[in-house]
Amino acid sequence: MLEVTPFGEGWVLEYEGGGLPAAVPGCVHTDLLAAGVIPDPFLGRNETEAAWVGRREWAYTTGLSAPSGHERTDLVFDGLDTAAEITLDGRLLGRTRNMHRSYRFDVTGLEGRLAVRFASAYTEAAAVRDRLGERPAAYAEPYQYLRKMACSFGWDWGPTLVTAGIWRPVRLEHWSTARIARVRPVVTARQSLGVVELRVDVERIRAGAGLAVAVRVGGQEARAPVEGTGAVVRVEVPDVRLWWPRGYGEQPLYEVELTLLHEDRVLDSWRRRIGFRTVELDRRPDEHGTAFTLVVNGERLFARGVNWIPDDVFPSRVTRDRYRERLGRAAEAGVDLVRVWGGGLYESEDFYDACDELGLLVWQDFPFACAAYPEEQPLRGEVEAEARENVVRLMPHPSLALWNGNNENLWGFRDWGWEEPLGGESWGEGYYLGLLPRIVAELDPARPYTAGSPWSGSWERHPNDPAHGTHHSWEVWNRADYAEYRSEVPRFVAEFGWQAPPAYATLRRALPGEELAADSPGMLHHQKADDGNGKLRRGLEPHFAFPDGDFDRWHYLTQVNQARAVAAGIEHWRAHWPVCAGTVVWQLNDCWPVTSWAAIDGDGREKPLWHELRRLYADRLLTLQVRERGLVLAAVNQAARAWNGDLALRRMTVDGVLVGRALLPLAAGARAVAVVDVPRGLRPEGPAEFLVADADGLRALYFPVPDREIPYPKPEFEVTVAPGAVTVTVTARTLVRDLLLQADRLDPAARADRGLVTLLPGERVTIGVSGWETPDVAAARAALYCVEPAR
Ligand code: BMA
Repeated sequence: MLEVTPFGEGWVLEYEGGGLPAAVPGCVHTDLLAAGVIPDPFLGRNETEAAWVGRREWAYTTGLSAPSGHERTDLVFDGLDTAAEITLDGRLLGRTRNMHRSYRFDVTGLEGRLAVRFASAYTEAAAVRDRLGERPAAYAEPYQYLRKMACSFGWDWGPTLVTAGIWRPVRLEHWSTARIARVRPVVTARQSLGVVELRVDVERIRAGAGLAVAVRVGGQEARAPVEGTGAVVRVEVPDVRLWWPRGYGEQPLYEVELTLLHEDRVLDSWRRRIGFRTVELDRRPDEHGTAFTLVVNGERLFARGVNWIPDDVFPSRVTRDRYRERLGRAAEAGVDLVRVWGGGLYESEDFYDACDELGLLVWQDFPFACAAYPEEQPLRGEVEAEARENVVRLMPHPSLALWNGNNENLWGFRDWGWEEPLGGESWGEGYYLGLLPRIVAELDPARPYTAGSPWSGSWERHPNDPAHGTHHSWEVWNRADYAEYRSEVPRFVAEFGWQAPPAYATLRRALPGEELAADSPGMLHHQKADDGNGKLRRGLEPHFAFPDGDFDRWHYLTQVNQARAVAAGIEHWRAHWPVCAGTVVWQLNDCWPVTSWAAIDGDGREKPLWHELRRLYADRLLTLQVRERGLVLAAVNQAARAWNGDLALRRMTVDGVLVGRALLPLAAGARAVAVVDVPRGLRPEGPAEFLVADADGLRALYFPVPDREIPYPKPEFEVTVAPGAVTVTVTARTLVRDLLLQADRLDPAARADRGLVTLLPGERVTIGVSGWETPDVAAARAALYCVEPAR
């Protein structure tokens, strides 16, 4: 039987003629940090001081001695970042140049000093660029010339910390006769009949008969002989329970156990969990353009999505628990689809395991983003090898629903002035429209592929045409007020978002000693977007008087504005289901403490946007919208059961006077949207009036003018704090708009279970607070923010 010896201990990072203890898996930065050679690059402006690390060569060494009773010993690296030379006592074992692949070296009978020597990623990229010619990109870093996580070179939310190292586990595998090299399970379901077809490749030491594979799944067994180096074995499992995305059903997972046998002796085994389901992508033309609707088990879905970026700029630090925690928070927010963005990674098994369990559909980008990528060697072969390996690695996961060729490169070619500088040189089109779809069709035929995001399906249309396929809505954040989201109904919004600073405690930790201001040096350093602060300001000013010189107000209001902006988009687009079939918020998470579009900040704290997503992505959503026909209420019902209830409308003034009211029936069918006209007499008029819609514990508000024009009363409320399972109760005496308890100001470990809440006079909210050891009413009061009347 194949034996595995983990090989992560005893590594040394060569440094200044000596050695530092090295963590494997890990990277140079984290080793230098642990040894006290560099300061924490996430704090203050230390990033700049660590820039030299990415510009140098580095070597990891250890002793290799691997005697075994087996015929073969392989040294297996699950991931090397990136351009490396591996030697044993000075003898070359191999060279690598792709972070997204694993590598296997035959070291049978060898021993000696093993060294993994990394070139600087800059040097490797420059060599390739010099050979293949310069190509345009969205950032002035050479990330398209080597197969490495692009955002390692910095992004508009990420630091430039160019890593090197043994970033995934290493092990020795000892085996005799044969081993399982690759297993490709194609899983489908026809009604309740589950079918798994496994294509198995074996590596064998010699030819001969007697090798077979046996499979067990769901109580069924099957067996097939190995012919040459391959076997195909098919299992039918009757009465399977289908795997569903969360909110649609359960996530039953079936254990598949495949063994490689030689005359009934087990040589090797392969175990994975699969789920039975079908997934299709409806891209048919219709009267609105071209659809982009995911269909799982025959059910058409509005995808409630978020974009995922690497959770740490040092990805080797992201543990199974951390993935689980972060994705668990996505699920808690009502998310049912996570898009793994192309400037990042093919994530580890832990990521997809968590998605399988949580019922999160995964849309996986191939790692290409925002640049023209050369298609010549050595890149072409790397791309093919990495795609083949990762398609096979990830295809067992039922959560994986869609492969996508790239992020914004088809759009970039058409719109970002690339064509001229390229002058006919390759730029990646051959990958996205040729190589990658061929690989997916060959290896993973049961899963849909889309060439890019955004992509309209054909060069005859603009790649970002909202009426066709996927759309990225960035004009709004970059140049317009968020109300502009309402001017379009794209078929699928794969990216849109709004920035806000992270939680106060996150900033306090990341910028020690700094007097915080919107434009203090550390704040600006932790804001990577082009004119980011300018856009925050221009996005805020139409709504609120800009709080010059008042950091706490700026911090609160920019967070409110982020939540409001994303709400404007999602409410509008969900209300246009089934024309629009998904929103994927840019972005769920961060890779360090930074002002960004994220809902969860770099220290894992939720911004008000995260809480708002729970409302926006719930099965039932109530929203008031201005349409051509007038003010309407849309009741979005994504549940399997019809929503029948009473809708209470109240026209009020901000001083609490009831101007008019009505009770209307509400009837939204299963997975459907009901639109109700607001009766003329209930439409709020003038800056002092607003409309409240209540149904089944849900509420929508409509204010006809921006906050800065609303004559809000001075907010008054009472606060009480109950110890034990700590709660903060706020009782409003006046209208209190967008009340927020910033729990992290009470204690960096504290979390509140509610985000922004608007109270009418006399209403009360109770907020649960965990992790607050010393509850006290004055502190709670000081940590409560709400919209104040304009001065
Ligand atoms: C799109 C994304 C990212 C970027 C985001 C915000 O371009 O694909 O590249 O971080 O917008 O600007």
